Amino acid sequence: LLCCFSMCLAEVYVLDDSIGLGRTFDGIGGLSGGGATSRLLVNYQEPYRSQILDYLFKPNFGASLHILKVEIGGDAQTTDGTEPSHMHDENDENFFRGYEWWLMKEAKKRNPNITLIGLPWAFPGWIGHGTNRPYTFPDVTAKYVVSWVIGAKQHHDLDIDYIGIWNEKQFDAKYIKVLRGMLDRVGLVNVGIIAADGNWDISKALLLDPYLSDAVEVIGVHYPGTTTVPEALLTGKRLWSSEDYSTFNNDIGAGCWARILNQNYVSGMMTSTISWNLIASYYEDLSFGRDGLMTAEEPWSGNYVVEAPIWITAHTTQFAQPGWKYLSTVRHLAQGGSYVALTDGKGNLTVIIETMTHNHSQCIRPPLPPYSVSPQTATFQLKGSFAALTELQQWHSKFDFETKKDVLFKHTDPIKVQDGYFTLKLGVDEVYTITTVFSGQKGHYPDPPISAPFPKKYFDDFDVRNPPFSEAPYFADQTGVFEYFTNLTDPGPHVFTFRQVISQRPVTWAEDANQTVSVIGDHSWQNLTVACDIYIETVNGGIFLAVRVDQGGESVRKAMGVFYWVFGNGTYKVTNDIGGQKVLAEGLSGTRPGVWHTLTLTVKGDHAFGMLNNYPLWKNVVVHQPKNGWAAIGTHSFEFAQFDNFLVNAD
Ligand code: 147
Repeated sequence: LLCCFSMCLAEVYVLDDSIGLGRTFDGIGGLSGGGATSRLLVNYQEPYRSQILDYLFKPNFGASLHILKVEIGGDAQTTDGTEPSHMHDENDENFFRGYEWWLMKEAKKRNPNITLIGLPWAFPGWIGHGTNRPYTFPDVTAKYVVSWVIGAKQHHDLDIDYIGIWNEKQFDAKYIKVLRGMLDRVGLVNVGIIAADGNWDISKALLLDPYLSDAVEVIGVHYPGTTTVPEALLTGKRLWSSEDYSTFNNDIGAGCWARILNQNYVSGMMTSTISWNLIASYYEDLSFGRDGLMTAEEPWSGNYVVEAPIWITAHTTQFAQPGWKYLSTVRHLAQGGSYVALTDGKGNLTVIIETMTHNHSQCIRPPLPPYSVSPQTATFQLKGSFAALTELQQWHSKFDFETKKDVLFKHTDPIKVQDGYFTLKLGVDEVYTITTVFSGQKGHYPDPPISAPFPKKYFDDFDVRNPPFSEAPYFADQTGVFEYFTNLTDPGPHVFTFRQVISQRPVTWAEDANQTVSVIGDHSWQNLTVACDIYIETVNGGIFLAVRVDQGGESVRKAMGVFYWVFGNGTYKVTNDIGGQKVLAEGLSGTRPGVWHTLTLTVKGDHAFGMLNNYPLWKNVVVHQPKNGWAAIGTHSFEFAQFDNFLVNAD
């Protein structure tokens, strides 16, 4: 950088493939799950659901993602809900639960080259053999995970590319080797193992144990803050930020995403970055509301929002593909910001520049050390295969935090290259893609329907003979798993029901409640009546119907609300908490297992009353807190139970 009398001449950045290339780019991805982050997406009507999927996966349209990583459901709470396992019990196998299979197929439909990754957060209880860890019998756990990979192919024709270990928990070297061995024996030699979806510590283990190193294909770390460690580089392994972002998807979130997409490579040599999460499709009042690349949290209205991070993603994904290589000359810019440059080795060149300022690009974690960015002029010199280029395509985004008028992924005038040089005037909080690739497009659909709250009157009789998904619409399981059920021996009205099916505490990732619970509706609901037919299946069982349930996700154990319980032993209880400790009323109900009963719960202002089989059972129970929350159904413990004719009537 040449400076004379406080005037600086433009820094020259060299784009040259003749001096050796950098690492191979492995792609940009999104993470569905960890947990239940796509829960509401499946309930969108067409054409909106397909439009959303196009914005995520369709090449040359929107985010055009290269990677889809999904949770391997473990029947337990994993941030915004539970996702069902393909093996609730040791002898159970079912590859049609939940929505991750469907999502992977929709992604493949749009981009047959998309990379698929599976990672468990939690495991069904039987995997633990009495512990809360999956490593007691490594071969049992390996069999469980490998059967998920096999089932993906057998039932959905999905080829899984990578498998992880145990999200953000301890890895176990023995288990990793056993898993590798089992994959190889069944012919899944092309399925790579990513380890260990936590911090960089796995690197040291790989350096010390060559057999472990052989078993691991990719080092995956979470929220690396764009930097790596010497041990990781020493392993010679590919390094990925296998979970990152997790930031509210406004302009600052988009700034975070733009900065880490570049700098995870520039500073950390990471060749893939995966966003938690893919799409914010869960009730916003659950944990980490709207921490997705876009928002689709209103299936009842059809409203969705293509947020800025989608277009930031497009700046990279539409112009560089997995298998391209980074140039060795990528770096930070002289006045702040960074650029990466990639080539397909066939003459194509893509340069992505970001100038995100500190306060407009902070991610949720880790803390961002201070730095400054100022407007600057950057001159790029094209050498090697790029020396003869005369014109380049240009795409531009700018976040204007003063005027709030953003430019998002705009195709602007091509850049003329003069004698192998081009110069850009860079402002702050900008992203540029400068490329030889012509196929970029800013995809567009007509605006979706306007936003609307969850309907105040809602009813579900669960009478679906061949449901497209195992879950009934809008129910968001927070502990346990609720599935459509066909009761073949029922004499009539309750053949098609909704059933809680987890009968043992899972190997948990978060702190699941001791009760199962599925929430539904509008978190701002205050005064309402809910009713539901219920069927206790176990002798000491119990079921609740609740309103004003104030929290779920990782704090589900602390959920408060108005919980109306009935038990198989002929009693009832009204409590203020899901744990059943804060008793507001209790008495005899005559309820017993194996019989259908109807519960009705009404809360208005500070008062609640309840009916059983349409006769008043208790009344004038005073509730001061909470003031609002979701409706919910659930069970006293991990036990089978059925529900039918769920009804809401809110003021
Ligand atoms: C990650 C999880 O893997 C995701 O399922 C989701 O919960 C995400 C939300 O930000 O966070 O878990 C982390 C939890 C804590 C930290 C990092 C990741 N932490 O404290 O650094």
